[in-house]
Amino acid sequence: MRELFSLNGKRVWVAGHRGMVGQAIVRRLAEEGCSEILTVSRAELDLRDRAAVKAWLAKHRPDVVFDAAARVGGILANDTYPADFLFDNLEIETAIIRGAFEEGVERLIFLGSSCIYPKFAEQPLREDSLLTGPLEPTNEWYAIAKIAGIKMCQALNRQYGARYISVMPTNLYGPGDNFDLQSSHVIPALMRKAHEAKAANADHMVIWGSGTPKREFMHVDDCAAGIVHAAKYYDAFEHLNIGIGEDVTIREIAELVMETVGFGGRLELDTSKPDGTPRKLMDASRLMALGWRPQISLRDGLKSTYEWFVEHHAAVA
Ligand code: GFB
Repeated sequence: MRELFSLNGKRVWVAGHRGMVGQAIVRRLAEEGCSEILTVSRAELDLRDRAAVKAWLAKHRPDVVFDAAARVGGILANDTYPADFLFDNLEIETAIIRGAFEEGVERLIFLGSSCIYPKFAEQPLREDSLLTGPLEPTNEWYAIAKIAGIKMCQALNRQYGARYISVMPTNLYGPGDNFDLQSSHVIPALMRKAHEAKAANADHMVIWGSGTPKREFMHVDDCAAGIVHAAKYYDAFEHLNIGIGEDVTIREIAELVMETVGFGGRLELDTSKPDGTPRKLMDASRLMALGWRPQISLRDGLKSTYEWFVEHHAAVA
């Protein structure tokens, strides 16, 4: 397949390089022959500050930007802090996408999430189901901000002929994830709960909701490989799904995590917590048609993520 954009010899800024996805993109880009991979710490640059971001871009002059910077979190964090999720993400996107364009960045890859799709959209979720129905209420604030980011890129492409693309990963997990029980996504939460239940010789662990929602889980290194692939081979107006095309129920993932951790107790449901959207399985056929395939099975990915968690437990828990 012919490369539409080469990363070889390019100066690349990974915005959000401390997050799980940003870290994985930095690891993946090490294999791409970029001339330099730029990162900047939160202490040095507030990514919500449009003037500061523009000045930083003017000084460091990247050719390419991977925009993996966002305020992210699991279902409870999204539901509890709607204003932070909406404003922070809109500010970050505006500063980075508009700043990049004004400072002559040739190529930008904007990252979103599968929660941009309507709650009851037909499954698997095709790219063209965007904006065809109401969103899932627990995360509509984040979703609206991410939809705005897609539209910012499309508007620049339409009005000025930019080549800015948007990629929408499914639910992710892996090394570098957030393991805080209040703000994390489901896999790191369950891993920590199973680990602590095992250590305490408990007879059960609690999962939120009914256990029946379905989610598609992709290892972050597969995601980063898919995103870098898209940067090189995808140039269409519409955003691109990044997924694997398979999902499991929350009960099934809980059982797999318990098996990975070696905890044999019971599962108890806390139905005071929300289920969120019933299902969000990505149609990843466009990405697959570009010649990309996932490499990491859920079982292997959980195993290596748990090893990472155990090694870094003191630091992250
Ligand atoms: O991963 P998660 O927080 O995010 O939750 P979403 C997925 C499902 O797992 C929900 C259930 O049905 C939860 O109720 N669950 C069970 C748990 N036990 C737990 C637990 O201990 N912790 C957590 N966190 N969940 C988020 C969105 O949605 O996912 C974001 O809010 C974004 O906007 C992100 O799209 C990928 O898949 O529901």
